[in-house]
Amino acid sequence: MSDIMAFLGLGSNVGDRQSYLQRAVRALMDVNDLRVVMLSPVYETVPVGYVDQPPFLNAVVAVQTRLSAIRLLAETAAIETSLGRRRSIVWGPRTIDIDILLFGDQVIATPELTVPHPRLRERAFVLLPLAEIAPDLVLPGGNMTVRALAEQVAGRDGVQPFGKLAWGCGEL
Ligand code: X6L
Ligand code: MG
Ligand code: MG
Repeated sequence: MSDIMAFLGLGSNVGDRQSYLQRAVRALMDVNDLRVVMLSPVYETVPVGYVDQPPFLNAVVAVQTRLSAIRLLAETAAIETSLGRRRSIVWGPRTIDIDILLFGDQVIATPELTVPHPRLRERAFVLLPLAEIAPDLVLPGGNMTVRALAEQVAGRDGVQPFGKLAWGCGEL
């Protein structure tokens, strides 16, 4: 009770991308006061923003947590660091990126954290995996479902099904 459902965007475009996504999921499962409840399929996606970099794998994970948004951000940042994230080029290649896309229906606008994620509404690499696990969700302040938003961007941004993430340690 009083747990909040949050959606996290995962991205990787360096090294064994699928392995980095999988290790991020496992690390999230090890966070106290947080439960991983849904895993989207994995998509391979053309880079957006800074385009001269390798293709990404992207996925979305739903978690239930009683952490605050800022504590959750500290946890995801620690996982990024533990998986070798280096911040050299802004929007550049990364072993793992973990973004807080949504935190319940909260709207957060602080120097540290902006939720909903600023680029969520138009990014196919986020909307398509999100629509797989939360199609009927309506974003805070919005009026369209994630399914409808995903339909608008489907096929536009070079996003294609790639594979699945595993739940069990035996599969890692
Ligand atoms: C104008 C200005 C147009 C900025 C686009 C878009 C900036 C996206 C940053 C932009 C702009 C981003 C991923 C990615 C990045 C990812 C794929 C970002 C941050 N992360 N491309 N590009 N997947 N496919 O996870 O999202 S850099
Ligand atoms: Mg990020
Ligand atoms: Mg990102």
